[in-house]
Amino acid sequence: MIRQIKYFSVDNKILYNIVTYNMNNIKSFEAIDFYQLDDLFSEEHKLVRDSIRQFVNQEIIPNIEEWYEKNHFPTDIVKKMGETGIFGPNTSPDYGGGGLDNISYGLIMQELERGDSGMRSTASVQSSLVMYPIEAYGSEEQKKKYLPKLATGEMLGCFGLTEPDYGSNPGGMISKLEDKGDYFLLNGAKLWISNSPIADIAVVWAKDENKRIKGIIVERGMEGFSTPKTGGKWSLRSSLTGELVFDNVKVPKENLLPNKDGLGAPLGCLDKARYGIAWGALGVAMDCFYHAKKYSLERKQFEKPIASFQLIQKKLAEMLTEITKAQLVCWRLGSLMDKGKVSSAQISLAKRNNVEIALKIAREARQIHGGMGITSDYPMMRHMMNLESVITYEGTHDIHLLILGNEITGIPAFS
Ligand code: TGC
Ligand code: FAD
Repeated sequence: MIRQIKYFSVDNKILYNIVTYNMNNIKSFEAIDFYQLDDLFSEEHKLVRDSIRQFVNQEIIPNIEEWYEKNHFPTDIVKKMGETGIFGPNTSPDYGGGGLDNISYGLIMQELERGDSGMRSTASVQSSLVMYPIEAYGSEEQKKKYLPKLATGEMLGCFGLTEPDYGSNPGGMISKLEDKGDYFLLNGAKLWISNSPIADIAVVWAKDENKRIKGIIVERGMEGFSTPKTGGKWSLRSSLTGELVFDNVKVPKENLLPNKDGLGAPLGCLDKARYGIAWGALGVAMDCFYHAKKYSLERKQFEKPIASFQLIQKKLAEMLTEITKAQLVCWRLGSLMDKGKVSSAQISLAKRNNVEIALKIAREARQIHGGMGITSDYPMMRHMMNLESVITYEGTHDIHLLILGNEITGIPAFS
């Protein structure tokens, strides 16, 4: 394999380390673009998308089925993602980020999740749930200390909001942060935390003495802080998930995120991550459609390609329709976000819709593959299992429905 690093530039700005490869033996992928969305993307968007597509074709697709079967997270992928510019694409270049817009961010998530939802999870936690709150709510010292290392993948972060008894209702959390004068004393536990078993830092949400939710950066190695791994997962098997346990952890005062508190602070990060998931789910749907179309044209039954049967064509036509609608939703959402005009409810609609259609498309694509569809020769079963997490995390499918119900009626039906 030939590997070389090239630097591409647009408007004299160095954009990305584009890694070019000998493409022999790399499975091809043909993206659908039925409504010619490429016309709406800038050269920068296409350059970013194509570079990540290449990264995924080279680094993820050839290995992912084995990692998945072995329930393995390849830790070296973190450095590779950092080198490729996958972490902090929206973060300011002053702190080592890419300085790119939200559509570029979305396209990165689309391509990564086409490879695997767990790989996208690693990246969206790092960018939206760790780098974003440090940049948006952190002090200058925190930004300088953590963001450049997070951008290169020298450091990996995680985000601790969910607790054993407070998942959909994070406002009820009981993790406690007490001001002890020289330091904060942190007690409590977080569950279902992506990246936690190997994360160098955790952005943790806990309540102070006044029951106000605050964000604080906890570093691996602090006494009383542990990160046990969660086993037995049938979903996201190549992403690490675990707990965060705080047993009288003394956290330095300067680790508190000073510039925002209250439940709106973590929920603001979730908006960024949910937006990325809407694009990511689209990547899964596109991958499943690609395989379904290819297989149906190659596979013969009754002496004809199965693609010639009306029932198969119905499935493919419906997949294409839903993917095209979801692409338009993502593009418009990204444009609104870039103009600072997006609402949380608009993001909920996109996350909810796109994950649902991706799950349905994965299931239909699996059926088109008949028995072969259940094997690891094809990605559909893995995508389906992954999407069972994606439809649950970052707000369950029904929580997003209730967010939309609240938006329509003005009446919250959460409790
Ligand atoms: P509510 O009273 O509605 O709101 C409390 C405060 O928050 C503000 N707010 C938001 N701010 C920014 N963005 C949003 N999306 C916001 N939604 C609400 C709101 O304005 C209010 O502010 P203030 O200043 O008035 O206090 O809160 P609630 O307790 O009734 O809850 C509403 C609900 C159910 C929608 C919310 O709790 C929710 O979204 N629950 C779902 C929890 C969730 O999504 N957890 C995700 C954990 S992280 C994760 O899953 C990572 S997976 C990563 C991966 O691997 O990819
Ligand atoms: P619950 O809240 O107990 O919900 C159970 C069921 O009840 C759901 O169907 C839900 O829709 C329904 N329900 C709850 N409330 C209502 C209501 N008011 N009305 C109607 N139905 C309701 N969290 C983090 O903080 N950081 C992470 O990095 C992270 N990574 C994750 C990775 C994985 C693989 C998974 C599976 C989860 C992760 N999570 C993470 C946690 C995730 O956000 C929660 O699982 C999710 O918010 C749901 O919480 P819960 O599992 O406690 O379910």
